[in-house]
Amino acid sequence: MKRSVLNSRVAAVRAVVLAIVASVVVIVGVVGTKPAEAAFAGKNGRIAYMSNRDGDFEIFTMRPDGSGVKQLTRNRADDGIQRWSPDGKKLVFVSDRGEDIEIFVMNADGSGIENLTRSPATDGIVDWQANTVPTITNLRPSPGSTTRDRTPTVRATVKDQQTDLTKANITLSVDGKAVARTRFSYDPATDRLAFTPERELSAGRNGVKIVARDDVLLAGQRTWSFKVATS
Ligand SMILES: [Ca+2]
Ligand SMILES: [Ca+2]
Ligand SMILES: [Ca+2]
Repeated sequence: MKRSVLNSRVAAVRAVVLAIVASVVVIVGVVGTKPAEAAFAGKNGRIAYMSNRDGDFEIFTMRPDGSGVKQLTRNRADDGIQRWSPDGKKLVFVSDRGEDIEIFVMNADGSGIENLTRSPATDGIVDWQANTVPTITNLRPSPGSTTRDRTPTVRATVKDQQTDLTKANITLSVDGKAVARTRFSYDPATDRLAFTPERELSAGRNGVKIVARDDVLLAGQRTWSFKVATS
């Protein structure tokens, strides 16, 4: 009894993998009608693909001309639905090698396989987003502007697509001096930074520099200056 439950579970898992595979095959088939649009990595990049040439699905890579085939997985489970990491150094893929379907990553040569999900649910259909540099916009006072306010509030919108930034990700300096994080405000909900100087700024040109680092330390930076009028 227990055995047959397990068998039906394995059959169900296999059906899901095959359904995923079938949908990918359909998508590849549609793309395949317009060969010029194949979205492979740059002209020197390798193509990653799945094949069941040994009886179950495995992941392979090859050169864009079809030569230099390398087999990256080798087991009795189904491995596939792979995607390159944005830097081309890793692949994320789906496999039912464990109890059920999980998402894995491995190096481009098939080494360093790591299970990312470890959940009893079905995990699959992966994509790998590129990480982008934090942006710093809506600079105030406006670059090159002149203000009569001797304690003008410095503002900016500091945002990252992938990371919910906090104050710890941001450094602010005004006139070459770092502003302590306790002295400026940052609202992660609106991405708005604000700093009002406690002491009057010097008359003339005042420089501002903001650096924002995301959780993998990719840094965006803006420097600008504005003028405080002498009278
Ligand atoms: Ca396999
Ligand atoms: Ca799972
Ligand atoms: Ca980022």
